[in-house]
Amino acid sequence: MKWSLPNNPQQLPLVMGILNVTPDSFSDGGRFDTLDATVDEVAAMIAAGADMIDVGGESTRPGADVVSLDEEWARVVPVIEAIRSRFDVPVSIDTTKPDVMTAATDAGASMINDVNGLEAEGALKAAAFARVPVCVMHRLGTSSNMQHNPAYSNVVDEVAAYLAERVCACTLAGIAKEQIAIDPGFGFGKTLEHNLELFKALPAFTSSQPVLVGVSRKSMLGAVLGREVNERLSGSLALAALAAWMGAAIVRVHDVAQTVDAVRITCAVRDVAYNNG
Ligand code: PT1
Repeated sequence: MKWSLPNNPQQLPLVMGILNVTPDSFSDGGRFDTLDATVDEVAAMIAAGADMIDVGGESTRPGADVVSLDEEWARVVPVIEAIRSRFDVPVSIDTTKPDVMTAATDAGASMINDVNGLEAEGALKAAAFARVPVCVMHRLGTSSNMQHNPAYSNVVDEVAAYLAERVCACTLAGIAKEQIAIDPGFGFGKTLEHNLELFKALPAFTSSQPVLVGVSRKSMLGAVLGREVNERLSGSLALAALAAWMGAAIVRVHDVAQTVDAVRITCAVRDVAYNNG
């Protein structure tokens, strides 16, 4: 599927539904044991208004297990093929591995979402060769060590400089600038204060490139609200609304139906526009 990133900051943000195909995912515990159940979940997200589906075979939450290339491949490729054969929805592949990027885009994925900023050996090349939009995210450290005392002298400046450098690396590798989304990487090697400062600074990011915001059910909500992962819907919606207000191009969420309403009413006020469907 030929698919492009939105480039109009007055547009509604796209709602990206999260599909974890991992046995150890942080908030749904890897419920999708069979391909049929996975397909049903995707159908439900599409019915709820998802604009795209983010398929991930390696959990990147703090402390998650590392997954081998073969294992990740075996998890995501059949799922992408099953989605693409049944639905006309763009799929993004959440991976840091160049071989998975290639296999996933060959199987029909329309976007590459890399929490490692396409830094792995061969990743830029694989992404450029696939000729699909990309999302490059900032993280400090790896899933296993990123929450051990993350430190910055100025978190907003450092994350912005890193993302600008990765956008430059992507364009040098042959990826069109309009096809590069950036992501500050909420919860990836950041304290609560770092996450809040970055969120407040979103307008500075959205003015340079399309921005993807992923905060759904994350521990920054738990830290402020004192709520467990399954009690973070209201907080997640408040942040999705703020991200929409500040011009995010994509919000990556678990709760698609509720988020669609939250971003639509927020953007109706922002743009003083009424559009029933
Ligand atoms: C994200 C993201 C992602 N998050 C992009 N891809 C995850 N582009 C996976 C916690 O603090 O934000 N942007 N892919 C999930 N990762 C986490 C990180 C989950 C932190 C939970 C936490 O609870």
